[in-house]
Amino acid sequence: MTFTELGRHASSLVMAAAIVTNLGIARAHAEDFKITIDNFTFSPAELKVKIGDTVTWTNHDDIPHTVVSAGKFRSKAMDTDNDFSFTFTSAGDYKYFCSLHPHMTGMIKVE
Ligand SMILES: [Cu+2]
Repeated sequence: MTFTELGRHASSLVMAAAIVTNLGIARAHAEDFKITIDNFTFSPAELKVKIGDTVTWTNHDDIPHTVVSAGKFRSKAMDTDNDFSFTFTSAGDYKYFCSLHPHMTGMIKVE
């Protein structure tokens, strides 16, 4: 093996190591976000997250609510202090609402 070949080999090893490290970092950075439902309002009403992040909605009202994003996710009716979680695996704008009170709306922006 010449010195040049050795150099190429070493740099491809470094690149492979960098790729593996980046994957590790991406996973470690998946975050959990919380949205509360209080007085018929999602708070925050709009939230930005990244692919792989999880959002948990918790109902603090004393009547049931749901979280529905057409074709994406749909919770059961959540009683007081019940929650619902969804992990976002693709980018986009996810408008959602409460199917029991359709004027309750929110938005998750996944980038
Ligand atoms: Cu509701």
